[in-house]
Amino acid sequence: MTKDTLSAASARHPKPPNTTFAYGTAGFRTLGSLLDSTVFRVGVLAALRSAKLRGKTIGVMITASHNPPQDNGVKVVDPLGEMLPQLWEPYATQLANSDNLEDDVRDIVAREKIDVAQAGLVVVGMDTRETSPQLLRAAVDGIEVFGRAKSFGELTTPQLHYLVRSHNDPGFGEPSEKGYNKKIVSAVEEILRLWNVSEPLEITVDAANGVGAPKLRNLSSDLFNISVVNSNTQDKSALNVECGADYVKTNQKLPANVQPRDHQLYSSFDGDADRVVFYYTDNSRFQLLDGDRIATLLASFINKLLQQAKVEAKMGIIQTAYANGDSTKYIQETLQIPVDFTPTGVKHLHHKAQEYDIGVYFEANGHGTVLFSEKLISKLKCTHTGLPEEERALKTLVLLTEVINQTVGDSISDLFAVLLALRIQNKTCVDWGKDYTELPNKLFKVIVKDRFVFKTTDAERRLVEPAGLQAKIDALVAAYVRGRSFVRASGTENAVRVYSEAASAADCADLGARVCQLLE
Ligand code: 16G
Ligand code: ZN
Repeated sequence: MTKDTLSAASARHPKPPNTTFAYGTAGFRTLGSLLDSTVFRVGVLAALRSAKLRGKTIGVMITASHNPPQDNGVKVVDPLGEMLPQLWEPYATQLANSDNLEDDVRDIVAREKIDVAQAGLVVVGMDTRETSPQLLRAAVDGIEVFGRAKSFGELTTPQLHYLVRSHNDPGFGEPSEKGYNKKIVSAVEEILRLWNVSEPLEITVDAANGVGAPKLRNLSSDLFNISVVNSNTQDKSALNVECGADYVKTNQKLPANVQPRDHQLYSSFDGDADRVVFYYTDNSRFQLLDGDRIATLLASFINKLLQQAKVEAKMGIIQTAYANGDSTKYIQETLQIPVDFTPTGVKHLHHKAQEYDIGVYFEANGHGTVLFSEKLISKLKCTHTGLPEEERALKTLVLLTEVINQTVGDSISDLFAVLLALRIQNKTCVDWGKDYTELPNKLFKVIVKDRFVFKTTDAERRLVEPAGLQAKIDALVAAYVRGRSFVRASGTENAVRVYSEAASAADCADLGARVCQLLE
């Protein structure tokens, strides 16, 4: 171990007093001003992870997604673009809180039998926050203790995932931002040509004043026309404020600076462009098209293509407890596709989706993607029938696997996948909104003394602790027609979240408020 370097470098990144850090659903996330030492240590850990995997490229992303401008965060990305395995999360927490970094690093090296000399490349990206450049330097400092760092500057989170994957798996695409753009744009253009679409795809995107704005502008083609609003990344206080996917989904209303024309499709990204939601107005009434709707649209589109291609594949849709009850009913009864539930957080959904030939996973908040198994992709590529309609469906499916980011939810990819699904099926946004009606639903945030006492089971749909609380929730829920409510501790904020839905908006609000009262 290069002991001197570690201690010398670490001395440049002192740990703030009286702060504890925990690697949660989204990595570390807190005020950006508190994160310098943590990001440095994550850099050290990322290089150790690379060494453990004998020099594979690892990723570090600096972002706090949809959180307010003063926050920041950091997470580690594994070689194929997956999240850091859960087994390693405690190491991240151990290093972030360590008062004796050298001993703790030595402990991890011994436990994992790591040869630090094998540390390879760690690629780093950041969002547009004020604290990001300084944190990026801290990450690089940490990485260079054992490994090599390559900084890509501002990136969307999914672009960083793409870069990690393409460094390890050249067949995935060129390992550059240009390579990412080229992969998506050429697949979109080819699909449009296959279907003789000449009118460009059009949409207005609210980029949350985040990194999605400049990245969308880098994509150009005669075949689409994307206008971007809320694209001010210079004003650091504007990020996610009254705009962006989280704002639109949580408040169920339009973001600032979108003056919609009725029956036109709009969309919102979040601050690091890994979530997307859509919406339109009908007689000025706001209609949200959230992650549940994206899942059903893409799953039914892909199903249709599979039928046209005469290819059999096992498809499943993965949801979380936040999925609207009517979306689940529509998937099971109308689309007749199996549904699985997992706890919140991409790692859980992603993992489950890998059990299918085609796993469609979306959280209601707009975070998700579609995974195609390698086996299915080879089958699609090898099947040739000579029949034009079948050939076209086969090619479209293969190209869709290139449009849709196979590593993680991606606003840009998902945006194109949705626009293609609508255009090719000749479906308007209003048709999409009418696929099924939605049960009224509401999300509440309750600040409690200790959120860690709330322990759940059954994909977070039921509480096991505090003892007795679930029985009280059940008793309340039973009084409402199609009532459903659950309570879970947030993994990203110091709060507990309460979700309620019921047949009427009044009942939904009432049920939610009563469940909140149980927590006081
Ligand atoms: C993180 C998760 C997101 C989840 C959210 C829940 C990833 C990459 N992101 O942002 O999927 O919806 O946390 O937040 O897994 P909460 O625990 O505060 O409700
Ligand atoms: Zn995000």
